[in-house]
Amino acid sequence: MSLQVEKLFERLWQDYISRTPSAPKVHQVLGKGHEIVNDHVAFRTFDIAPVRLEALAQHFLALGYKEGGDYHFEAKKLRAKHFEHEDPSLPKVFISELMTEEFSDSLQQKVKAMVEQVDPAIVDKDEFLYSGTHWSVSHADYLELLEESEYAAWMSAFGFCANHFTVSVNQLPGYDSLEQVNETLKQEGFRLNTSGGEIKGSPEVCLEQSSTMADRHPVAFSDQTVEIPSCFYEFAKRYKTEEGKLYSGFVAASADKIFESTNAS
Ligand code: OOG
Ligand code: NI
Repeated sequence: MSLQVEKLFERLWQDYISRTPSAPKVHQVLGKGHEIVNDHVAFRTFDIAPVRLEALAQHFLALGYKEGGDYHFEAKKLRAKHFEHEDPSLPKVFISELMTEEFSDSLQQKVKAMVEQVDPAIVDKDEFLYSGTHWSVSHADYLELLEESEYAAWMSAFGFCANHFTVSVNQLPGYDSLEQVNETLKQEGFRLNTSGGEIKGSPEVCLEQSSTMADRHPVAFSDQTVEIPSCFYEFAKRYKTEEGKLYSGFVAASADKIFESTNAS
């Protein structure tokens, strides 16, 4: 693993755990001192220049990642792509973006006003990927966005950062199934996302996924500080396809439910 990639994921991790205190606890509980291998890391953004999905992807393409599948989420008005590296020790990267033009004028105006405050010159710097917000919204604006799109509201509060890391259950010593992982987490008091069932996907689609519900973290809005759902941890078990290789893509129907891990309830 090259030093540059390693450093980037380490910085993303440090930033992520600053608003996701349950993430290092997940490592303690599941890893018991062993190193945890991550299946993927996920990012969110808006489909507006200079912060489009492709702009975030450029960071990973420059590090040797290749484009994998693309995914569409009609109800949530999102699209996504995944990227993978030939070095199997490196996590895959899942990047989604909100299709802003499909929303109300009011939402579009709010999002444009946020994105206009991003200095285009910093988008291609490594730090951009964990730079958070470049704007300040009121709690009322957050709530208005929340009515139309939980994703838009989440972006207004947290901006650019790793939305989640994902334990690779295939590479987790002591666990044969995702059920076992989920049972351990529940015993330790973690709250799992039950939308679409605790386990999304199946061996038939070559991918099973589960996730915690996001931690709650205080966000300083322009007018007040409020605790809202921040980031979560995901768990993935991959199965071999007919060609005999572990499936490396994502499953849109499952991903659709994973997005809901940042919902309030
Ligand atoms: C991404 C949700 C989808 C997956 O692994 O299918 C996903 C998000 O919540 O930003 O991570
Ligand atoms: Ni994920």
